[in-house]
Amino acid sequence: MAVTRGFKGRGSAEGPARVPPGQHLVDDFPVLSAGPTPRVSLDDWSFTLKVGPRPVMKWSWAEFNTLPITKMTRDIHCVTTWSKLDTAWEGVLVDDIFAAANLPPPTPYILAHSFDGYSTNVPVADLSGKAMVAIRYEGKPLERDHGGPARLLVPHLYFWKSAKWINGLQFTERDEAGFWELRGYHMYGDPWREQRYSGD
Ligand SMILES: Nc1nc2c(c(=O)[nH]1)N[C@H]1C(S)=C(S)[C@@H](COP(=O)(O)O)O[C@H]1N2
Ligand SMILES: [Mo]
Repeated sequence: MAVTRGFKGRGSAEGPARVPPGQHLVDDFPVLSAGPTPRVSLDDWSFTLKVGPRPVMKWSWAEFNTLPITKMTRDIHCVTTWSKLDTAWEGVLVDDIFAAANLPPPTPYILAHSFDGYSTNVPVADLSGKAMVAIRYEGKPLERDHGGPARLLVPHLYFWKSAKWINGLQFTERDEAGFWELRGYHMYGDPWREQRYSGD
């Protein structure tokens, strides 16, 4: 039997490809931030769910940690061309956040907001059943440089959609551009269709 250990290339008899076009694998975990890493103490941390301008639910760190915790192991893909396989996360599924707030999604669009002023847009359909607010990585509390205390994880879209230092989700009437989307990045960001920039 042929030795195929370590084969990570195009699709094969083993199954579909795991590395999207234009991406290469890394073993380390690069840090990419638009600005300095904010220091958010657990006492100051909060997470707010909004419908347009209206806050509908707010959790402290202690309250947020009473929500159900789910484990997710996924491949991640950064628009700067690195991909990383089998990253292991724990956190609260976005669906469980909506359920805890007793809020069926009132619009199809979300803007995620962060403590550093960052934001990014993701359709609700790409959060339901697919995304979480992660608080642990590889069994340990999420490091500050990687978005700790908590970050969004939307593994099937380019990693800029996974907002670090997240402090809330906001339902919007329309698909509103966030930080990078206002600066020329794609509104959706599917790595398998190489949707890196707005014209892609
Ligand atoms: N709040 C916030 N979230 C952010 C960013 C940022 O600058 N601020 N950078 C984004 C980009 S461009 C990428 S590629 C990933 C990088 O995450 P990492 O530093 O954990 O690799 O975070 C995304 N989330
Ligand atoms: Mo990025």
